[in-house]
Amino acid sequence: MEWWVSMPKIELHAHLNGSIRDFTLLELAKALGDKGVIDFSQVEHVILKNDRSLSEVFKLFDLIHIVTTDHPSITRITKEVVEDFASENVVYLELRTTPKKNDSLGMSKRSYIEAVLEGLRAVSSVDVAFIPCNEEPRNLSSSLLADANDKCNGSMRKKIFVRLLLSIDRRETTEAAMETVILALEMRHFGVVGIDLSGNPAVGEWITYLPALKFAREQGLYITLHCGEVSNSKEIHDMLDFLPHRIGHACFFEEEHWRRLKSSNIPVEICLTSNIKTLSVPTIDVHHFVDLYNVKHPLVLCTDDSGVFSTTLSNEYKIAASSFGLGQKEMFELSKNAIEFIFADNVVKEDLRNFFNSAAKNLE
Ligand code: 6MZ
Repeated sequence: MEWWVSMPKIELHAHLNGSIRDFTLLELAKALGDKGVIDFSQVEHVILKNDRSLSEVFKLFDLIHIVTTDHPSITRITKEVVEDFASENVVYLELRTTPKKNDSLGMSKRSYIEAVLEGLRAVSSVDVAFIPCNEEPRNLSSSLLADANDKCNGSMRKKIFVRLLLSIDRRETTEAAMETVILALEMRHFGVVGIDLSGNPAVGEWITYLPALKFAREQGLYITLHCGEVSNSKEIHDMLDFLPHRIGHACFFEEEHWRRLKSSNIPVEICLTSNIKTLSVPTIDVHHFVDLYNVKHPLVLCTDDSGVFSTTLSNEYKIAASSFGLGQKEMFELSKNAIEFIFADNVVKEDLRNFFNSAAKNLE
């Protein structure tokens, strides 16, 4: 197995509906085509198309949502997405998704998230630890370490920690955003740790989501924002003023934004393939990863939408290593450093540190 696959990794920026296997998406679309809900011949090539601009990506999401948004489909894609990340040695996954309401399917934002939780419970190929430690009678601490020991002894049962972020879509109103935050608070016992602001960056205004984001933070939820995915200097400043716990992308930052970002030390979720495919960054050699890495700014490599952009987290590590001349040891350190930016509690962090330290011995 190549080192970028076998190396333990941490995924902090993965959208559920962007991470669906092509096969599953086609199968679900075909079933809807057979029922006459959609014209399969019209959507097949859209699903399989590889290179898309940012605006085309959001059109694809509207199609994906038609195809996936019933409870059994949400449960299925959640199960498969977790299995896929675990199969490439992701040991901690923060999965984000936008809770959806669909009256005709009897779906509420809460029942949508319950279907996601059902998907986590349905995973059979690995042990999924998603209930926070203080909520569970069985102490999950050191489960990964035990796993590392098991591997040494030859008996192998993989484990993955999963935590959920609920996304606010930029098309939503203040009230809808608040509803998502309240749901996140109610679902904390089930591993919901934070809120993400995402969706088409050409749509909506920062001021709309601010009350819900403020409330979320006051209540102890973690916040990550899609920030600077398009050129919008004022919004980037407003977002940096808010001091989120992490940001994603940071493609259209200007000098003053960089200065403020660096002085605030906000970790950045870097999605190389996504940025290149959507032309948010012209070529990999001018990607801001290089500057942030060189100044030791906190950053983490992520996939964004592994299905939509046909990538994997291992592939993102491989691309970074080959594009920026980094070796296996440096990539391991990069992966390990992400522990400090996860939104799970200290027990999970300590468990991950121990696990990475044991894995490091295999590198020497
Ligand atoms: C902004 C994105 C995104 O929530 O239905 N999403 N938002 N920028 C991106 N970069 C390309 N990729 C995905 O997953 C799909 C939703 O995630 C957001 C969009 O709101 C998209 O509809 P969920 O599981």
